[in-house]
Amino acid sequence: GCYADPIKAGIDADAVFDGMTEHLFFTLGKLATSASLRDLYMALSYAVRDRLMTRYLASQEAIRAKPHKTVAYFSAEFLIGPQLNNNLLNLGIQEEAEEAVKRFGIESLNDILEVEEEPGLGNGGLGRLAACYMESLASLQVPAIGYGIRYEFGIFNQIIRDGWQIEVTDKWLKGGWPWELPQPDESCFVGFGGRTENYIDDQGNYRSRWIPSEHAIGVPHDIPILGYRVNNCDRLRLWRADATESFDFYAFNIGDYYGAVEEKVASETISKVLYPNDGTDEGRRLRLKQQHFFVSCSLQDMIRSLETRNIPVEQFSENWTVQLNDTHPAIAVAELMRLLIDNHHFEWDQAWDITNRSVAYTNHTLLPEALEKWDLNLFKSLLPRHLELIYEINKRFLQQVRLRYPGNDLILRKLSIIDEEGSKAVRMAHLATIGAHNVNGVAALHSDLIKRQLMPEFADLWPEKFTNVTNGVTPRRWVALSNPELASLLDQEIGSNWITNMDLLTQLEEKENDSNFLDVFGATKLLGKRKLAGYIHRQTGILVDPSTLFDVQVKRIHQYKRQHLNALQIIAQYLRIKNGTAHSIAPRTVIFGGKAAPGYLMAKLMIRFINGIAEVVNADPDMDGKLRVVFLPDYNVKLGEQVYSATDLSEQISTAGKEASGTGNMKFAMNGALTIGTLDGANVEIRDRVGKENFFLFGKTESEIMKLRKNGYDPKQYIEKSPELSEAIRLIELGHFSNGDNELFRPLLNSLTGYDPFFVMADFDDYLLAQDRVSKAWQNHKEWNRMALLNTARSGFFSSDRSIREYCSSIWKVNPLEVEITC
Ligand code: 26Y
Repeated sequence: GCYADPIKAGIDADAVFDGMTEHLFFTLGKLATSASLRDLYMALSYAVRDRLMTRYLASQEAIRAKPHKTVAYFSAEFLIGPQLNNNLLNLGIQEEAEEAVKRFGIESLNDILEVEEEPGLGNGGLGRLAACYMESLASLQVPAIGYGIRYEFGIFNQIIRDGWQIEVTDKWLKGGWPWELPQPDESCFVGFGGRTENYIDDQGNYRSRWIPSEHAIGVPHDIPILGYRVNNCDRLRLWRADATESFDFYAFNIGDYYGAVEEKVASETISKVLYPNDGTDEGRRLRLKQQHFFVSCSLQDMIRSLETRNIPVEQFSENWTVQLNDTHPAIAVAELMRLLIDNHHFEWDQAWDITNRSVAYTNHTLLPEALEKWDLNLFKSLLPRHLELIYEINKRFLQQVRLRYPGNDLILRKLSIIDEEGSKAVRMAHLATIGAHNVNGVAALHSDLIKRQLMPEFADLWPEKFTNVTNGVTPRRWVALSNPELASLLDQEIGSNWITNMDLLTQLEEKENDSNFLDVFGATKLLGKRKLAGYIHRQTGILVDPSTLFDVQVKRIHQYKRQHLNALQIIAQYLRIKNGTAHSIAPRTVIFGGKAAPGYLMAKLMIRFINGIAEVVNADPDMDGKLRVVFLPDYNVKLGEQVYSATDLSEQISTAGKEASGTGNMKFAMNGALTIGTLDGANVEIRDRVGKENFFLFGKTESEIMKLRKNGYDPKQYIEKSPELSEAIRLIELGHFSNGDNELFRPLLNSLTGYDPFFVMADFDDYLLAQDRVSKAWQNHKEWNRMALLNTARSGFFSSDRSIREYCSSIWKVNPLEVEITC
């Protein structure tokens, strides 16, 4: 069907210009003559959004017309990044938009793109993965809806003052955000607290129900997600928490105005802020509230959508497949059971069958501190009915376990949803694993470790439930948008189909000995580096030379990611230069970016440490032309787009066994950076594919690390054996990187020389040797470019299109649904 005036939907430059003019006047109340860059950004965004609407509505109509299984991707985080350029690209109107904005006297579309503020509704990898997957789902024409939370404040903005991280509230909505469509008429009610009761219904059936003591309303805010050059436009539905009217009304009547307002504030607090801790589970009550809030709204929404289409709720699992992005939405298992049993009066077995058939769970971490556990009393006070259902799920499950392992009480304790060691708690990973028909890890090594280390008893019970889907990233954002120079080179050489079929990149292998081509390939990289050098100068005042090796580590700051290993290596290089023993080291610009969780003191100290080193190195004339250190503040999606295309060396140096997958590693490789890395997460698969001669490997393997730990690891032994490491540590102790303050980095030094929980000392020497191989390789630019080219050529596997195809065929059993528009 055709739902819009073709003039509004027109996509040539004239139509875009007219659309902008109209929105400037009618939507923004501005005259073109007085419009600011921001006004023009808003006008163009509205004009582009108009052009998504036909596709968006046609996509919804296609499902309404003919039932088709739809993916519901449940995630507490969606780190979608800037929207304008992505929509221009996927619509195919970047050039038309460029021409239209020029008619307003703007020099370049980039000036407008730069104004866009990104919604930071995620911490890092997990949230960004959800965004890549939504884009690939739409591009592969798979009907899908992403369900999450519309946080009023996303991940904090980071500023660096005196070398320390300062957190600033992220007010992404302040100037109005043009990409969302509020749909208050589709709001949902959610309960919290209160009690449960049993009753006999009108037909004489014995039933249970929940009488919550509090309510909130979820108001959906929808963001269209257009696929690349297709009509399919999926939807990201984020819930905002509002207060319910009835409470205010009651309180007003008894004269308690302040009470009423407090209640309203409490409800609206639910979607106020994203928890900024990536990896450490602080077990906060409000976070459990957030989780139940968005999960309940989403499941109600899905059931209602069946009802409005006259599809019986019995057919839930034929029409929906729910993917849980980690355990954050795992309450879905209990909530779906509750909705089916209490509200729709299903029998237990049928409800369980529907739940189990619909739900699948992705695990993103093995770190014990990141595995969600809720204190039983807290859980009971917030979700009493869910706890009853969880007890029943657990009882039936443990009965099954007893039959399988008669007389084995140990295994019952290990598998139970309820953790009985110490104070009792609900283990969300167990709830998710029992409720789901599939559990997957995010890289081959990680999925293997889930089976061998994290949940061996579950894997033994249900071997076929555990699978792997290696992560991927979307080439639309991470090549075409962020590296236009490389994209047009690829278009020229192999045609433009690579963007939806990254396997075609292997054709580049034919060019590996084509000297002219390698020069051109190297020149595109240099362009990216020049742009980044400009940005670095504007942001930090540091002048960096684009001809030096750009050595980059961007990711959340975490001990297991070992930014301090990189920092120590910089000190060693600094000492070599100082001592005149730096014979063949490559001139380098080492760049860091990333946020630390506000309560993670060691990570914040690591930022201070890097900045302390940067201050000393950058001020020392002996380092000129040899070494520069930069900490880029406020790393986010937008900055990532500038960084990946400008990198020569990608630092992926986590302790083996700790990084589930990594996805930055994939973005770097696609853009022709070489990796220095450990055998961890997806690094293993990257190395297998790009070739071990095109990857700088170092460090202990996961099993070597395990052995070390078992046999009593002593970091001091490694320090004693390594003169360069000892000297680096001595310099830090002397306060060389802290203006003589020899206490500042004490906690970091104590950790490294005492327990060294992430084996930094054990891997240091091998890391330094690998960095020497990097330096040596950099001397021969042709050879470096050849290796870089092979990284791009062989990284097609890491497209999220491949990941999504795997999810579709092996877990979700969904097919594409081509959306046609006839007008
Ligand atoms: C429990 C809560 C505080 C929490 C919040 C956020 C726990 C974890 C997280 C975020 C985890 C995360 O981002 N994990 C990363 O997921 C990526 C996508 O699969 C992986 O590539 C990466 O290795 C993993 O650390």
